Amino acid sequence: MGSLKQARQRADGSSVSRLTLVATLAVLAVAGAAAAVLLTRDAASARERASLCPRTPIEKVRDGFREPRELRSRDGVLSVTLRARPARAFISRPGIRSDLYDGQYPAPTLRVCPGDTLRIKLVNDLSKPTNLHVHGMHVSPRNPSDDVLISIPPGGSHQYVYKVPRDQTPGMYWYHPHRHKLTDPQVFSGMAGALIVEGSGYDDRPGIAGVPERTIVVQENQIADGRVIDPSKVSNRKVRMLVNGRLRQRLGIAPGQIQRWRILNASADRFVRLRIPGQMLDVISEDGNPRPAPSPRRTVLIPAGGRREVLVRGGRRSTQLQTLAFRQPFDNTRRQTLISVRATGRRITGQRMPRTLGRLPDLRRGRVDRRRVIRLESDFPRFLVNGKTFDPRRVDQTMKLGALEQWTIRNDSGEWHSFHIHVNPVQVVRIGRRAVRSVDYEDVVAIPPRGSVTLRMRFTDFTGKFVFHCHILGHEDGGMMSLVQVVR
Ligand SMILES: [Cu+2]
Repeated sequence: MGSLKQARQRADGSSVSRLTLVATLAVLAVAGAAAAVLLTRDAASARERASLCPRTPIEKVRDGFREPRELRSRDGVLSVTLRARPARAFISRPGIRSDLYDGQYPAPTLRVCPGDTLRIKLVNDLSKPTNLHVHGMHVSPRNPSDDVLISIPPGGSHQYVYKVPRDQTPGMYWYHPHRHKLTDPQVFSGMAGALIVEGSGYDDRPGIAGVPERTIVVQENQIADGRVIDPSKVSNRKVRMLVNGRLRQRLGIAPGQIQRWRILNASADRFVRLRIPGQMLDVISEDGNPRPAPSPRRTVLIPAGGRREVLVRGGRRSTQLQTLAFRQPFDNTRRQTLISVRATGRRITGQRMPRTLGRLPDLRRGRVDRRRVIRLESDFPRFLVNGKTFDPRRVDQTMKLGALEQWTIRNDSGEWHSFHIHVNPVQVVRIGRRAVRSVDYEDVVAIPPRGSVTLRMRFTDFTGKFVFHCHILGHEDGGMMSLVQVVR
């Protein structure tokens, strides 16, 4: 029972969801019984693998609301080819030119389960180099997995292989290019897609199972002369926030009905602050990490690159999903309607919100092995981490595998930044001087102007080099990124 011990160690150590762990233990018990009746190892492992997908399939709402195309794993594998190329697509209107994956804006949604293998062959038919990052995934940072330091030249291709760990927390992740100095224009052009991990123990729990789902990909966009512009030329007056490539789409919800909306802010540089006037949004998951319980909020801030899953209950009247004005010195966003929400159909009664959701390990109780302070500064056009711009040859921080660390991220500038680190999720423990009361995991953490946020993380499973950076991608390309290394 080596894997059981390993599962326990991981649970003590880290990023494992207890819910996922409970499922794993049940599966191991099944595997043990199977061995007793002399089933082959392969049969037992096939059963283990199958059981990590939700027992009840996730249902989509089908009412004409346009969502990205979906590709789903089968028998534990999802194999796709993504071709990055200039194309024409429907981007708020038909026939708009941009650099896209497979000519799609946004790119296809990929759906996998914990334990699956995700194989992506990236073909570069652009005139500039590119590469790929699976944002938020707890996977190896080494080639052919999530190595963002490689560069695929024009005309080249690369085969990525990501082993989705059995303890990957089910939720919404995403993929996008991560080639330093080109990340902002390539993501702005629309090269971004959702990556959804469906998992038993979360998607099939009471209050979530059977709740119909929608995928909502928000992208900032501006068009001139029939093509998506370069983000350096963006105008705060002309920029529009699109949902699944459309302006102000309509969707329907019956009075009393609960729908689950998975929202990805795939904007290159803009935060969104969402609200439905007169209604609450019940946040159930942040950046793929379940909340301990649904958190009802009037407004939901999603930094660029962040994801929120919300449960929405239909009201009696038609309304809107809006993004509110957001002040930033260069990227000032005006209030806009993202989606028209229509009250349709008969009243539905008896649907209940779930009481509890996920239990992630609470790192506030652990003993901290090391403390660090990370300073973010703007010195346009340069953006700095601890006084330096990114250099892929210079390791700035070295962490030990398994260590629990506390990082205080200090924003020494007058604009918002965000903090995103690859490979491991982070627990937000303090915002300024205020302690966070609940177990709050994120992977893109908004850092207010002149403010600070304190995080805890445990570096589990993977050694190697990877990065942390501001997810306002103009800042990242301007140097606000830093190379870290996990060693034994
Ligand atoms: Cu920034």
